[in-house]
Amino acid sequence: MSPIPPSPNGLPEAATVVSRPVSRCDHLGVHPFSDTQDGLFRAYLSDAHRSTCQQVAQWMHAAGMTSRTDAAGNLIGRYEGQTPGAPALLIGSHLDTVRNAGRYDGTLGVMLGIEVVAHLAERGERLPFAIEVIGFGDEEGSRFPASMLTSRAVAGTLDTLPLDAVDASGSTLGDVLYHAGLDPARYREAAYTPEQVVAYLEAHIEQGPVLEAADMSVGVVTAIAAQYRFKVSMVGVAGHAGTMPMSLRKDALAAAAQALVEIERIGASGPADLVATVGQLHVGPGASNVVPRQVTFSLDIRAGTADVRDRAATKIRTALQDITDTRGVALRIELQNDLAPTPCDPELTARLATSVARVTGQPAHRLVSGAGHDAMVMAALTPVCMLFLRCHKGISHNPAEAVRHDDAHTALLVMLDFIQALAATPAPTPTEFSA
Ligand code: HGY
Ligand code: MN
Ligand code: MN
Repeated sequence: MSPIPPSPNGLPEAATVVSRPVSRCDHLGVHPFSDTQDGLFRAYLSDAHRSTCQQVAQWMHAAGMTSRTDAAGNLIGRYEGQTPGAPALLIGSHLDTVRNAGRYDGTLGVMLGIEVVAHLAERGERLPFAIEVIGFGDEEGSRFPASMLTSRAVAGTLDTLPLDAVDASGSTLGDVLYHAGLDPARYREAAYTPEQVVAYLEAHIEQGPVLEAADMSVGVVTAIAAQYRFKVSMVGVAGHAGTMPMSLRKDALAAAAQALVEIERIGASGPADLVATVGQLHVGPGASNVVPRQVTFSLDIRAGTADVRDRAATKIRTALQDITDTRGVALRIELQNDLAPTPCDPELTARLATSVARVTGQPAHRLVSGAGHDAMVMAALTPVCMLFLRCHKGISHNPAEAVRHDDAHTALLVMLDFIQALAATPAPTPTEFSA
């Protein structure tokens, strides 16, 4: 393996431990596993995504797995159980990233899944169930505005495939699938049946400050917050910057600016778990001497419960309507993603907490995830649980994202303990879990 680029942050490490999953994330953190020469951006079905899947498939094979690419472009490694074709424990996370990403969001969960299997294979251990490690291709929605596309395909909950969705280069999802050799008509063949699956486990960096503040290396997720993603459009009238009087303007950008401040005020006025974010904004026609005609921006609203999320969304919608009515600007709000709050399975979560206590000697820290994860989609297919790893200052979606090697090693030990305990009791069928 070529020399691994140093971790971007040179964290004070417990020198005794080098976590191969962390080192592999560092290896994947640069071109050709990134679509950008500097920093990390790995887009669904891009060249970097393809190179990454080739490299990760090699690591899956070295760990004793077979690998395949499913109809949605997910990379899936399988480690057979004691009987070929047995239902599988799915261990997954995503390989795509946001723009200017950190190296561990998503990818670390896939690397830890491979490491679990490598440890079992080294010992020649076979379990009453198979293990499948899934590297989801599109969780972030960073190429096309439809996040969790590929876990929805696996969970069988993808009602429409947005083939006309367009990426930054103007390519449609349909074009990109075609060039990747994927047939849109067969996309849904990626779906599993509940009978094929024992449960779903996802390890992921916390992307928040809670575990670091509690000085805990790992934590157990009790639930994942509800999430809305909207696309907001405001259309006014373009005008000459020099001749159009201020009183006669229908300035779309001024309307959007007022809207953003109001969105922030409403987000900040709710309970602590309510958040509202505008991450993308595009202005047209975009000339310095033209009064802006149209603005489109993203709107991301989340909360621990659907009720808090929905009430905030209603307040924001009303505020935006008032602003645009007053300014004579047209408003359009399109819902792009509606993710319900997802409780993790209590039985699995209790088992995971027991494993944390056994490995760390401390009671497991339980927390809600404000970040979305493929686990919230996979809950429609099978019981899910999530293990969080402490990350440096809670930083994520940022090149300064960092995780400690010793924490990743602790997470590996917890996952192995959890899996062996799951194997020690008769692998319960999904109906037993969901009872
Ligand atoms: O947006 C999220 O919460 C996740 O990073 N996709
Ligand atoms: Mn992310
Ligand atoms: Mn993630």
